[in-house]
Amino acid sequence: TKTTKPRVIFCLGGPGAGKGTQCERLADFGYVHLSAGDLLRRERASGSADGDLIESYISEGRIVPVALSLGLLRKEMERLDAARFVIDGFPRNQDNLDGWKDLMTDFHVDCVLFYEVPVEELVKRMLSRGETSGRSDDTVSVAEKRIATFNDATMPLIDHWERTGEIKVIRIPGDRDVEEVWHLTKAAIEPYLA
Ligand code: UP5
Ligand code: MG
Repeated sequence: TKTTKPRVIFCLGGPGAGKGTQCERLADFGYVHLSAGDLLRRERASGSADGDLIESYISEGRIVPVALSLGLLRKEMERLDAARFVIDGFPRNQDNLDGWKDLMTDFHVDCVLFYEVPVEELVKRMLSRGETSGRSDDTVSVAEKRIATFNDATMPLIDHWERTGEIKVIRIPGDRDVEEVWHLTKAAIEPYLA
């Protein structure tokens, strides 16, 4: 699509699906990587007035109100002023998507990369990362809640886009090794590089 607006790729998938791992590498192709979860964790750590609110959602695997997540994303996008962004872990529910459609008309969304990984593998990855990540949500009980939230709130967006064609969804098997998934990721974004 010809557009002068900055371009965005959304990256979604269950918790631990490998969104961050793959999105980081897209820097090789000029994409600035923004993880909504990382922005929320950074905001919480900064001593912001919203810190306790953010913690109350993350610790339950729930999705924060869109004003907060989109506010942080928007601020970073304006500060970085890039031509291409890959947004990792947003939008996660209908509220997020409605907020995006209302407030982000000055960005063009090219596609959604959707990493598919079986639940057992997601849990395994979250718990093994939990040994070193320091992430308070990498525990058995929160991992289960994050997966439930993903199934209840995020999957319906994927289904909706696939049904309507409103945004192209590219499904990528995320349960292969990192290099193989990267190979598939590069092939998926190739059409948007021109
Ligand atoms: N790993 C990666 N790829 C692998 C592969 N192919 N094979 C084997 N291992 C692989 O990877 C996870 C782990 O798996 C790592 O140890 C990695 O080495 C390994 P990672 O790339 O980190 O996966 P990712 O999908 O990024 O997992 P993450 O845990 O970050 O996903 P979540 O969606 O759970 O986390 P996020 O940070 O996006 O959100 C956290 C919380 O913030 C949410 O639960 C929610 O409460 C809140 N939130 C909002 O409320 N709103 C938002 O908009 C965003 C977040
Ligand atoms: Mg991540």
